Formats: sequence, C-alpha cells, structure tokens
Amino acid sequence: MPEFIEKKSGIFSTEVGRFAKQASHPNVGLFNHLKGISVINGDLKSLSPKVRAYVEENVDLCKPEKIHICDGTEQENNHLLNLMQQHGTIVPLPKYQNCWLARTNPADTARVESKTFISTEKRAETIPTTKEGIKGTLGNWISPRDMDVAIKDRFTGCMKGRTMYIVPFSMGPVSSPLAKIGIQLTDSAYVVVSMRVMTRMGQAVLNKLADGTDFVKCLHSVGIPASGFVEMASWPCDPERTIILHRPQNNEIVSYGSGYGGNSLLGKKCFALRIGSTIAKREGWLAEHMLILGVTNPAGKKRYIAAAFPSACGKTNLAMMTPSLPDYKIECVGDDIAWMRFDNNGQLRAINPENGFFGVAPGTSNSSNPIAMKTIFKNTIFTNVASTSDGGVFWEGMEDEVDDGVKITDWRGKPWVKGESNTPAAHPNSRFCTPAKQCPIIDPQWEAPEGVPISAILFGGRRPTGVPLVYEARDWKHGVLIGAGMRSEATAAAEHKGKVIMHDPFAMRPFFGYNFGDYLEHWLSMEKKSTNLPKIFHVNWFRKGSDGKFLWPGFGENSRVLDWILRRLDNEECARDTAIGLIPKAESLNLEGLEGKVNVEELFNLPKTFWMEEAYAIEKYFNEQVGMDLPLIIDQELKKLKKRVNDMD
Ligand code: O2Y
Ligand code: MN
Repeated sequence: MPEFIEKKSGIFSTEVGRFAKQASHPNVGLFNHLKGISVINGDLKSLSPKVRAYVEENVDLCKPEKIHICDGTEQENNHLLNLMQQHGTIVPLPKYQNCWLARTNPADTARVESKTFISTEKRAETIPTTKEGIKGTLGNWISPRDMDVAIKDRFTGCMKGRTMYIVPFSMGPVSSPLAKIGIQLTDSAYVVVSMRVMTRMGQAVLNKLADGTDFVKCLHSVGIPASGFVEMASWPCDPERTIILHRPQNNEIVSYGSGYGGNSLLGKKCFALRIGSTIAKREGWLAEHMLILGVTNPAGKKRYIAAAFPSACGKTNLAMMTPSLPDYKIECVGDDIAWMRFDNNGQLRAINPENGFFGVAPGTSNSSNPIAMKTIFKNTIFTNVASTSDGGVFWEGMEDEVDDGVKITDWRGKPWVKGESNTPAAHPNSRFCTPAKQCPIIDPQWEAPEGVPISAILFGGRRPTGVPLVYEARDWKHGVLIGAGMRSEATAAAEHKGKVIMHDPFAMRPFFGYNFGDYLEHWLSMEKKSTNLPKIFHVNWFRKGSDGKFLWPGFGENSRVLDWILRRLDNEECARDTAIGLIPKAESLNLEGLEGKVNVEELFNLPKTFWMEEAYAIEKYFNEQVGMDLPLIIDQELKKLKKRVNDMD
C-alpha cells in the first residue's frame, strides 16, 4: 500500500510494535533475506523455524516492501478494512452493521478451472489416462519443472513496493484433531479479511505452529496488472497470466493473478478439497465437496447427513432448510465442504473445515432461504452484488426487499433500473462472505473437535428427466457407483454455459487432487473401515413432468424426503427394490399437509429407455475419461446396473 494510506490510518501507528516504522523495528535485518524489509505487524522471531523459512524464501522471491504477520484481531481487521476503503477496493454499506461491498475487475469474477493445475512427477498420478483423441475433464496436470518456471515467471518481484501479509489459518476448529493448518502469504488485504471470515485465522494458529507442526504452504499474489500500476487499481489482478497450482507432494499451493473467491481464498477449494483430498488419501479419510446438516425428527432423534451436489442445485439452501413437516428441525454444520473420518468405533465423523459461508447471492431471498437472509446482513463482505441508494445491497431475487424510491447501482457501478435494464444487477457469481456462527440455525455441535456422526451420505443432481426424487444404494459399492455416475444440468461457472447434462462425479470434478480412478479406489477402501457404514442415497428435486413443470413443490418440502431417509436409517421397511436401487414404497413418502397434488407416479417412474441411456452415458464417460484407471469393482457395479435395467419389464 502507498505510504499515504498507511499514514492516514494512523490509529495503529502510535502503538508499540504494531505497524512499526522500518528503522525502529527489532526484526529489521534479522534474517539475510529480510534485510531492509519493514515488519509492520507481529514479530518474525516468534514464528516457528519452518514458518520463518517459508516466509524468507518467498520474501526473497516476491520482494515485498513490508511484512504484516496477521494476528486475526478485530483491531487488525478494522485497520485493513480502513485501508481498503481508502484504496477504493471496498465501500461501506451503512444500511447494515459492518458490511462492505467489493467490486472486482470484470475480468476476475469466478474461479478459473482451465488455469488450475496439479503438479506431480507423473501425469497419471494427477489425471486418468483418457481415450486417444479425448480431452480429459478430470483436472489439469503440470510437470514440476513447468510449475517452477510458471512461479518464477510470475512471482519474481511481484510484490515490490507492497505488503506481504502472513496469514496463519486453521481449516477446522483449532483444537480439533481433524483440523489442518495453512499459512497463506498474500498481497491482498481483501484476501486477509475474507480468510478471517472463512477460516480460523490469527494468533491461536501461530501458537499451534510453535511446536513445529506442519502446515500447507499457500502463496498468493494478485499479480501486477497489465498497466503495471498496482497501487492505482482498486482491484489489481493479472487475468491473462492467472494460474492456480498445487503440489500435493509438498502440501503446497501457489496462486497468481486473481483476487477472487476460489482462486484466492486458498483455504477453500485449493486446500480443503484439492490438497485436502491428497492428504485424506494418505491418511485414510475423506475430503469432500459436501454440506453437513443435522436433522431431528418429531421423536427427538437427531441424525447428521452429508450431501454432495454440483453447483446450481441449492446446496446452501438445503444446508439451511426450513422444514415444512411439523416438528422437524434442521441445523446447519456447513454448506460446502466436509472432512470425514471413521473414529475408533467405526463411526464416520465429519467436521466443516470452514468458518464462514461464501454463498452465491443471486437467488437468495426470504422465500428461497430466509435463514441465509437472517445470517448475512452483519459482518459480511459482499462481492459483485448491486448496491442501493439507501446504503444496502441488491441482487436478482431481492426485488421484494427494495423500497420503491430506492435507486440501484449494478455490480459494475452503473445505474440499473428494475424492469428496464437488460443486464443483471448483480454478477451471477456474486457472493456474500459471512461468519457461519451468525447463522440462526447453526448446529450446537458445529465446532465439536471430534466432528459430528454421519449416518447418511446424499448424492444429488439437477435432473429434469428420468431420475426419481430419491433412491437408496443397495450397498456401499453401489453407492460409490452412484457418486461416480453423478450428472447434473450445467452450472453457471465461468467456463460452461447453456443447459446440458454434465458429468460431475461426487460434485468433485474441478476439485480432485489426484487421479479420479485412485479416488474411487480410496472410496471403495472405506468399506473395510467399519461395520456401521452410512447409507448412501441419491436425490433429485428437479424432475419435470410432461407439462414441463417441476414435479416436486420446493425446498421446504425436501424435509419429507429427509423423513423417508431417516426412516430408512431406522431400517423401517418403507422401501422397495428396483433396478436402480431402493425407492419409497407406495404411500410411504409423507405427503400429509402438502398443498396441491404431487404426481408421485411420475416422480418415481423409471423409464427403461432412459435408464439404459443413462447407464450407457456413464459407461461411455468412464471409458473415455477414466479408461484403465477405473477400478474393476466400479466396472462390475455398472455391469450389474445395466443387467438389472435390461431385465426391467
Ligand atoms: O467462483 C468462485 O471463486 C467461488 S467457487 C465456490 C464458492 C463457494 C462454494 N462453492 C464454490 C464452488 O465452486 O463449488
Ligand atoms: Mn462448492
């Protein structure tokens, strides 16, 4: 940051040891590579030797002018918010308490899959060997040498004249044996304040590192914009040279050129899923793209469920569902990621490694997700939503929340008029970044160090035809096939547009840290870990009838599906066997009190031709994308499914 900004935010400059001036700071000149660098917060001497070495190495590479060791305090947070406000990166939203709006460079609005790589010695460790002539879609590989070159090209001197923030963070409650630690080095204050929301960040983590505990290395720079004037840009980034790299062998992540979301908040997709899945493979657990919810039935029996859905299936809405069935209670543990491990008693336990929600704003409303609406209007950083003349925010879906005389400014800063403007007010991938603890239905056990016991795993998708509302896997192996065969109507992510049914195994397609074939072997190997495995289900709220309308009425009603699932967990005989798995017996789905009639027959109809085609599409996908890396057991499971479908009347 330029000097004038540092001076303006003078509340810190008077404090001893905080944001100290270069000449007087005791750390200056302490380490060879850190000579002449001003440590404006924290004490380098207090860092563990491993952390210090990591910092030293990257200071040498990036050449920042200043170092700020983040302590996670509110004071520090306010200071950074202040700096960013002066810089034009964020604006306050006075309608709410401590809420801020960031507008990004329009070229930096989503994670970029095509620029995301995993680096291993051998390509086959990262991605399956695809059929000749077929482009792989299960990740991108880069050689270690090319990764090194990419880093050197981009990072050399990239922080000149600026501050490197050292962000110690924990994925999972700091005291949890299931948690893991990371250190993110970044030149973005936006990333620091967002990481403080999304992870446990600050001094407690540094304390834990003091005994030499290992950490995931996360290096991030927004890069030097084409203009070269980093300090002039309110959202510096380098979209043309953006790259996101992972080196599982070293527990290392390197991200350059983007300040946005999954590209820059490295604890989330890069650590918790990509590197996380490789650590999980080594250590015998699961790092998954799953929400976690607690559901209590009217008898007071509580169960926890983990669920994987591709984008645009309402994952956050399900995680915070208001059940329509009387006397049911849903509580939220997490909306995006689950780390799960079998305990010594064979019980699968999950933690949400995150500390906040980075949810899609458009579509979030008092009708779709009233709980989210109660969560997000304090202590929240909004990115790329529209703003209102009364100091608030607006996005598609909030039409009923805005008073008539209020003027709207779109996410690019242009006037926007309801019913007149023909571009969206908020970017479709605009987000709220909000503390999970503010959620009114946050589960009392959401930070339990041992995790919550998982009784069921749900896979789902947006399937307009053929796929019933719910079905249960016959056993674990069949469940793994269901996860592997997941398909959904295309997401609104940066690089995929239009409505096509896309394969998204385990909702992990962009997030596998290693070869998907090996990932399937790993899932299969879990079967041996317990005699009390969770049951696996597939759900689809999006089936349409012959009239083109949704057959199932809506999110709150999904409690009826959960009710059936809970009864299956109690081994109630409310299921009947079919070719694809177990579906509710006639009348066994509780439809009491449901307004309007549901066409249950159409909702659970299993057209033979559809399922033949579905099995064929999965087979083709496995042949083309996974090839020889497909575990034999999955191949056999698919053959069994095909035979059962073929034998259907
Ligand atoms: O576009 C981004 O950078 C955000 S990606 C994201 C954020 C929160 C939860 N899930 C996702 C995802 O892509 O699955
Ligand atoms: Mn996600």
